[in-house]
Amino acid sequence: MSIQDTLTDQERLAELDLPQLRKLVGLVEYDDNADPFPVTGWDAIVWAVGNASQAAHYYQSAYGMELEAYSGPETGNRDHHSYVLRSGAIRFVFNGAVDPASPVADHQRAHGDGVTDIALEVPDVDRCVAHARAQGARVLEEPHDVTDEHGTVRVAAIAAYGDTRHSLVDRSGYHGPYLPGYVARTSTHVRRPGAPKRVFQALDHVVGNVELGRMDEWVDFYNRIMGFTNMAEFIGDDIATEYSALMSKVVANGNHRVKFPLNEPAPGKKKSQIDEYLEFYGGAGAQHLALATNDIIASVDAMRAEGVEFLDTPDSYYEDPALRARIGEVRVPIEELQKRGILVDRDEDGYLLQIFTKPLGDRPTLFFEMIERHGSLGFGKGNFQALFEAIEREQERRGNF
Ligand code: TYF
Ligand code: FE
Repeated sequence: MSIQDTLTDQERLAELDLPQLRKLVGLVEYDDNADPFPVTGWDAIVWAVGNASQAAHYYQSAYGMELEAYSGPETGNRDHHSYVLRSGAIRFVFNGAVDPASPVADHQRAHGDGVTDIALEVPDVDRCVAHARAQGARVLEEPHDVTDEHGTVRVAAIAAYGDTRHSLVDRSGYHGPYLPGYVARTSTHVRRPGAPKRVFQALDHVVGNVELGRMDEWVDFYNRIMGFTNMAEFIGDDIATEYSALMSKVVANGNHRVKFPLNEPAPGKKKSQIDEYLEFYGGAGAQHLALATNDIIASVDAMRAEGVEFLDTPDSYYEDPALRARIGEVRVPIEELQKRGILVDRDEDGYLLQIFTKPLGDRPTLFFEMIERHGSLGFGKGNFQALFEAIEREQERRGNF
């Protein structure tokens, strides 16, 4: 069977179908026969945080996620607590150290709350690792089986930018909660009346920030080692020197479920937002996760009601006649977007709605984007100027400019 016709295990669990997924995250048809490193989709985003027990609560209340599995001291894991939360087709795993000598504590000390692992679902772990090794990848974990009474998961891991890794996971032979060693656990959290069933349905893209001059190295890593191809959207020298203070290219796996924009700082202006990230994260790492929603208005309202803060968008953005003419009709009156600070972009394929949160944690590093796609396969290029100006206002407030 060809990969573009296959739902991931998680999409099946979330009762999403392919037409919905195509619209949500912009899937494309492709021939996986020639793919040296076939990737089906996301497996999980794994975080190291200062307090996983409280993070689990926050992501249930503010992001509407549902608890589905747990491991910790009570289940024999004396090293750290681990909470597995789901929203639609994507799961986040929040790890927080119990043992002061835990590697989770080391990661958190070095980087603050951050993403340790962008885990991918692959149909053949061994084939991927063989190709990656032949191309010079650093293999952090050799392919091996993890087994319990629910079956077997085959897993390996390769190094990505900074301290980030990609676990490669084949869970087709496994039917238990998350991974062997975990127990099923459900939410006790009661959803606010009127809140949407899900604040987001899937993960659209994960952006990596890398050091000055190293973007092309990482684009090459994803091209050569993981068989990803470049997408059309990029920010080059020309745009960078004008206002963005960053350069960016986007790589994607064959079916485009997995999309990785990669940023590097561009010298010129005052302190680049990418430099600010690199300084506070302590090197390269995941910068933002774009969460796909089919109703960004309901999502933003639900998140705001729980105290999530978004970047502001000035009224002048909505009053610009050039923007009005370019975006044309969208599914709601512009005033509904303006009230909430939601941005719009249109290209030859359609349009998208997007909005960005302020940084999630104590350091000015990671944040989320909410994205509602209507045909556009882009990343909001038309909004870069307005967005980067909003980010710079925040940098200034923080005194990092
Ligand atoms: O993923 C993207 O490319 C868009 C735009 O620091 C963007 O969300 C790019 C860089 C950045 C913030 C947003
Ligand atoms: Fe983005």
